[in-house]
Amino acid sequence: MTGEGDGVELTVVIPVFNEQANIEPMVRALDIALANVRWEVIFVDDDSPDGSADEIRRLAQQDRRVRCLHRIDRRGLSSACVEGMLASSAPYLAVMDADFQHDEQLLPQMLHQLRGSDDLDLVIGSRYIAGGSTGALPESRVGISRFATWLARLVLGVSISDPMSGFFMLKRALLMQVVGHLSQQGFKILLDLLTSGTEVRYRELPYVMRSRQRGESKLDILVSGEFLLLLLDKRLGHLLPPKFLMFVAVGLIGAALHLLVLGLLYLHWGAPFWSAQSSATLVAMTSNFLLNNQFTYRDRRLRGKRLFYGLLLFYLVCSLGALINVRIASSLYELEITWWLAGLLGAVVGTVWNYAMTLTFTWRKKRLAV
Ligand SMILES: Nc1nc2c(ncn2[C@@H]2O[C@H](COP(=O)(O)OP(=O)(O)O)[C@@H](O)[C@H]2O)c(=O)[nH]1
Ligand SMILES: [Mg+2]
Repeated sequence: MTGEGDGVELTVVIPVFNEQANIEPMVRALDIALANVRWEVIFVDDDSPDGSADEIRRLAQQDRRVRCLHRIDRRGLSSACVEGMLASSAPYLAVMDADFQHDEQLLPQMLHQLRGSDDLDLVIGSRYIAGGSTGALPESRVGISRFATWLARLVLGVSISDPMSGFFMLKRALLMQVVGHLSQQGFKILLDLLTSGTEVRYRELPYVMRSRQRGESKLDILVSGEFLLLLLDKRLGHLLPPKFLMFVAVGLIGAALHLLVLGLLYLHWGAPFWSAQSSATLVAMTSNFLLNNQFTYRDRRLRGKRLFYGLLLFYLVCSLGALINVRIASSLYELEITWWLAGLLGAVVGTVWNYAMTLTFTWRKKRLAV
């Protein structure tokens, strides 16, 4: 399959978000590191405001080994990597960051290992085996990375030393085998690949992580939340969608807020019950909407005018959900089912309704065939 014709042998997929200043130096570094390889690089840009995509296209005009996959209205590191890999026809695929944290000089060695071995699917750049290290990564980040590694190994039962690595190379055959089973949630594409139900034959190669050259890290608290979602999805994904669990968690926060506002207005300030209850409902629905928009549906977050219309639609959908909830609970109660069970079942049906409706109408996936 390899070494014949003059097609691309290795595609390096680099997800980018606001990495404009790193693009040209990265292409130069790849040019040097991969001097004897037929390679290309696909930068997958999620419409970065700093104009990364324009910079990539400018370079692509000078060098046809440079390609740009420009995604609009999307965010997400894992899905960017998967789509970048699917845009390539090469038999070998590498994934690395744009910020020079990963050592591009390891790429030829990774390729060499894969080329030379029929019983290897994946080579991983590891910081946690002899010869590798987290280098200049700040203490706090090392701590987070170590904890996440421990958690992933515990929850998912993977034995690999660095499942959180964002630097690896695989054979196309492996990608095609697992692509239908990937979760594509969040930041951790390697972990996703490793836990997709196929036994992956891997080897780890040590590398010393460098510090980010230019620009800023996109790792934040939301990314950590997405990591937990990925773990949940991998453990329970086939039973309950993680977005649903997130939706329920947000709903519980909303319920607590509801009780707080109701208690304050009705008990503390003596407002009439109906007006206290209406205000509490409005506060809870608004908080649920904003939290879901921020966390559960981060990947399709509504902004500006669409945020406003989305909120109105959310009020409507949730009011219907509440009506259904009360109707079912009352009917069950009349059938002499204990009050708390009737109430709970009503709430469950109402929640599933709200989830299904908002998934379909409020935060529907745009421009994507499903
Ligand atoms: N396409 C795309 N790339 C992203 C996104 N978030 C981060 N990246 C890129 O993914 C790589 C890793 O992100 P980085 O901020 O360096 O994370 P860190 O290494 O954990 O601090 C970098 O090249 C980022 O530009 C995203 O939502 N979409
Ligand atoms: Mg980085």
